[in-house]
Amino acid sequence: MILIISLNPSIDRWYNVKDFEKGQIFKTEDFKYTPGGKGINVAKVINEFNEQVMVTGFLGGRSGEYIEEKLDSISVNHRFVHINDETRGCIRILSDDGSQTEILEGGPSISTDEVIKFYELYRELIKDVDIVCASGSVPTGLPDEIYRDLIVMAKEQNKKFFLDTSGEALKLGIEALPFFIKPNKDELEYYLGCSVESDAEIIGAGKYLSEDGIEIVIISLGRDGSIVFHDGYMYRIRVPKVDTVNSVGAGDSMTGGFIASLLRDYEFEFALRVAAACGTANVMESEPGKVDMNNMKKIMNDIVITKSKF
Ligand code: TA6
Repeated sequence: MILIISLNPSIDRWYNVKDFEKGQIFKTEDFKYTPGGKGINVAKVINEFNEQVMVTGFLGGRSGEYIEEKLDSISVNHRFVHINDETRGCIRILSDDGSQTEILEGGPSISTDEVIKFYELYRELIKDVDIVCASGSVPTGLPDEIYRDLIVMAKEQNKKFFLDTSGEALKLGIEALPFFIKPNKDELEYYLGCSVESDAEIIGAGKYLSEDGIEIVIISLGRDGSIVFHDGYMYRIRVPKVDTVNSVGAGDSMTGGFIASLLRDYEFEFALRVAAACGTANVMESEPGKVDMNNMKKIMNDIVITKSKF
């Protein structure tokens, strides 16, 4: 069993709008809704592997009820703290030229009582798991230090903590040395406070984080794949070109595939192959966090991984 922390879930709404332009009015019948937020996407992928997962975080209002119903319908276990404020929505507009415009709400405000309830629940839930994964942004009213504190608590109980977030929450979370991080280039630059352009700079940053004590550092480079740092080795992962339908949730799918592989004790390089194939299979779907397992297995053969010492 793995515990997924999704502090700031959302209802993801996406609209296909032909020739979308700023400042115009469009009507479309081509839209969908799905429960989202990074943690929920990760949980959906792990669930596709039929591995046991429990999701926690904050949910409120009708949107929160909708998310719980949807998780029930796909048999994902969940125990959320119910809040007074309404769970957020995230909008993305996909257009024919391949552009994706995203509007991400900051999230509900969380009261002190609700935070205390969450900490009590977290203490109870981590007892039964070996791995904890926190994904996504921190909602309004919660301190950016929250992931750092949750990592410290998990490590005190010898749990492996996966952290996938951005901005200050990532910066502070790294102070507690989680087991795994997966920054993209922008997140890395924010953390380091400088631009990271060349391959050599990206590798230097990955080495630095890895040598600092983070067991697995994955730097995601979008269509260019990723670079992974683990145990003195660097793995360059290249993914095949596929027809992209919606790239939202690809990173979450990669994390989900990697965690499911660890739960199944797959060998490290094989786990990376599964993870990269999950991310790639997800971009071929319109729904974030959706992975067709047959497609994923085919893609695995086209993933190229080169391993070197660093
Ligand atoms: O990674 C995709 C996604 O999880 C969407 O489902 C979406 O709701 C958004 O990212 C939220 O990201 P945030 O960092 O604001 O939690």
